[in-house]
Amino acid sequence: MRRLVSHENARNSAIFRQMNSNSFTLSLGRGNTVGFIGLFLTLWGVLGIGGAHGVELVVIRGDQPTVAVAAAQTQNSGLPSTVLAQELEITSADGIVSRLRFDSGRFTSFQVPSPIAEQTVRPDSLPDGEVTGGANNIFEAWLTQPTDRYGHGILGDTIEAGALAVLGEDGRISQHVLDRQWVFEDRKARIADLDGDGLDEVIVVRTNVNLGAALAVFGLGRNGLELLAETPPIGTARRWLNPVGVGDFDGDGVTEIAFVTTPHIGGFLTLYEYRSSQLVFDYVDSGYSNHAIGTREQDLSTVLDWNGDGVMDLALPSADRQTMRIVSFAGGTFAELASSILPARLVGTVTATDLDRDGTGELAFIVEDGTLIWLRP
Ligand SMILES: [Ca+2]
Ligand SMILES: [Ca+2]
Ligand SMILES: [Ca+2]
Ligand SMILES: [Ca+2]
Repeated sequence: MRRLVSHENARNSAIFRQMNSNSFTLSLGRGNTVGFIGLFLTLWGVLGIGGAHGVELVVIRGDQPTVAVAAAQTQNSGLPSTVLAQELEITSADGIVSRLRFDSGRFTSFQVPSPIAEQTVRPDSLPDGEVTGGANNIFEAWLTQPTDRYGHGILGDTIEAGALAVLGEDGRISQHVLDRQWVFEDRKARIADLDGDGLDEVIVVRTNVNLGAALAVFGLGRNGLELLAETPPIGTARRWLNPVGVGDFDGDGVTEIAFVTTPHIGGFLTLYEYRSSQLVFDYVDSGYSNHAIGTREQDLSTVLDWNGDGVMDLALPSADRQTMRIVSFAGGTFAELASSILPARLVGTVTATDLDRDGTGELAFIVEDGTLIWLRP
């Protein structure tokens, strides 16, 4: 059963033409408000198109709320992929997994038998932890030795990790075990060669039970898995930070790590550069959040080159998670490249896409009412 819905306040120049039950064309319009005109289709439909500040916002909705969206091909380093997704894998509330494409102005969705990405499992991993994979001297990293010694519970439970484990290219597992003053307040360790020396670094949130969270970088050295660098802790117990991603965000040739400090009480987007095995403060800007308190979802932000200038940009929600902001530090100067008010609060993983295959990035994510949002410049 299909029905056309409209909203009396709709301001929308989109024209929809249904092709069949799960394929349709549309001409994309630009407006200043989120539109509410569109089609409910049996599988997926475009509910509205709108935008603000140079952003085109497309609301895509199926019969069932969307509960997860991911790049159809994912890398598993724990970091947002620099490869832009050209298809999305979408999971609906009734467990149906489908893929969404956008070709020549037309969305197409098709069902797939099961999710494509297979998650590596380590029996000693945190119960809700993720195993990530590296491309150089570290093959896998995961958090282990669950502990309840820090009763913060910011990530869905009060179980945090007491140790970090990695599988090296030599097949040996190395662990870094924290003493009782510390926990890893994280669900995964992110792997990247930050300084381009061919050896992987491991990025993880390490929390001091009295001084709060810090961003830590580990590496495999002669003495095993060791702490290479760390930001100062926030300074107070039960204060946390959540990573955004890594990239050369100012274009000076040195990689920065971006994270949001205190995302639940007025968050600060903070960038430290990794130079000579030191984390050196670079930039900060206020008014962001990339985590909803008490949830396991840590990927409410991502990195991508939004404006196509060759310098990576950052996409992350405002402090109330009702606005998506895309910001740049290119040339060492902060700029908000775009922003868009969302029809509901951001709740799901933010995926960088090139669904329209024009060579530059867009964003896809789900909001609280279970609709899929696609944002493009
Ligand atoms: Ca390195
Ligand atoms: Ca840089
Ligand atoms: Ca850019
Ligand atoms: Ca694109």
